[in-house]
Amino acid sequence: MNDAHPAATPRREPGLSRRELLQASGAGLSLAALPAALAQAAPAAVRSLKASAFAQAIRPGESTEVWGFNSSLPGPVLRYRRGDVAQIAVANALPRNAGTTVHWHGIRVPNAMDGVPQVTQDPIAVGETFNYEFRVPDAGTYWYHPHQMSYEQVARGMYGMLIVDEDKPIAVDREVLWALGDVKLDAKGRQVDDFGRLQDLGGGGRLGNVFTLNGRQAGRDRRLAVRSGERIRLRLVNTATARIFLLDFRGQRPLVVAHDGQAVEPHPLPQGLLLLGPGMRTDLVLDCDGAPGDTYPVIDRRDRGYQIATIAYERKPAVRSRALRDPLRIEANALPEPDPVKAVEHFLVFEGGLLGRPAIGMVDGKPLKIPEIMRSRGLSWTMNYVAEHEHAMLHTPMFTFRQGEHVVLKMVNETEFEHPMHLHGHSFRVLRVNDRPTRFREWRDTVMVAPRGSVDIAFVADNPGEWMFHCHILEHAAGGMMGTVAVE
Ligand SMILES: [Cu+2]
Repeated sequence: MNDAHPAATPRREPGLSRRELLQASGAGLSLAALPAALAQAAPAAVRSLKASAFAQAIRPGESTEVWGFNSSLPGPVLRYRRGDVAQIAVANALPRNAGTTVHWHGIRVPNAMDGVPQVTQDPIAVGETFNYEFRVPDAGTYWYHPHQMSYEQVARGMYGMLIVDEDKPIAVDREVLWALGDVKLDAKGRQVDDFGRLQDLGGGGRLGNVFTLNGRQAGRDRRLAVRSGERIRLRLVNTATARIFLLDFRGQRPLVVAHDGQAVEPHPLPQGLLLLGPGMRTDLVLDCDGAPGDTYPVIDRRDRGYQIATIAYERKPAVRSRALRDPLRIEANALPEPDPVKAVEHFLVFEGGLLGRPAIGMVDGKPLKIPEIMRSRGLSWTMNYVAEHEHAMLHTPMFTFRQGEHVVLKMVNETEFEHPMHLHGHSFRVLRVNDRPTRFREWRDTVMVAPRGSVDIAFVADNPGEWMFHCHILEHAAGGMMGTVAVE
């Protein structure tokens, strides 16, 4: 199991119920044959994160400076039970006098704990510590990362996973955590320091040239060793600033059980592919029905079919003779259900970028063509025709909702680029994509809006405060696709 995240060890033994242990032993599985992860002691709860620069071997035999938490890339896995109070002291020991914050992506935190500089807190200066404290109301797969200069700080390696266990997790033999991403290395294996270029802000974002899986180079040699008959819960997060993954588990049939931490009716991958844009998470359940010795590739179809990992069946007998039939439906979190009938409709149109027809945006109340905005302001995008600097919309929210208001937000993408749009402080139902109703009306906190496409979402604006609503291609966010909505 050399590809499990080092901290993927479940704190308890999620899913390995007494009943299943009995089942397993009935099928000839002895405790000694259990994956090592389950035999380990529970790790101590992480209560502090220290942001600093350190060396990391992303490719074998090389070393580069990265930025990260607790000298680990990815940062430590933070793991809680639903309802726990997370207390995390974030200390800043970054170089270059870089201020930072930590945003707990997807967690419905109180506004003051949301980690957005200028909006919810001052940046944490070098040498300072900020104490985050919040209840984790929902189970699921989340992650944390800075919101300050995020197109640079996340790209440098500042991210980690945050897992909240269900009260009664679904029965699986073990969990595997994959933080996917990319990094841009030069010929000597050093991270390229070219953050914030205009062509990245106004184009497809800054793409790395090396895929990463849990902080090291992804590839066919990253083998996930499995046993025939095993049931694995694979928690995936895309930590890249711009890269969109389209994963093909060729020959295997994983089921989707959650998006962005929220349960969804278990179903096969649509067209056999998993779209995972920046910031998005998906939980898959993989019933390992291959034979001992089999190997299956995991391929990213977006990038010339790059193989990011290999699922490798150990040459050992199956762990059980019959596949598990335990239900895979994750218990749902208690999210407020939006009623589209009584909702107030709002529209949000995206324009700009380096391709497509000329667009006009408002800067300081004056209309300007996008190329002029790029030249004078370094901004490339507008939301509802306004171009703003990162976090600058602080006192001019795009929308103001009454607390408890039911909202339908219709996003229309008039650009030639994809935009994974992320709302803070809330999860939303995805009602329609390109005017077609979604099959599962899934909950998400980050949703992909296709070029020239549209997405309608609905939620109850029940969390008071001023919340970011932005593109999670972090270069786009820095290039103007960063606004707020207020709930008061
Ligand atoms: Cu975008």
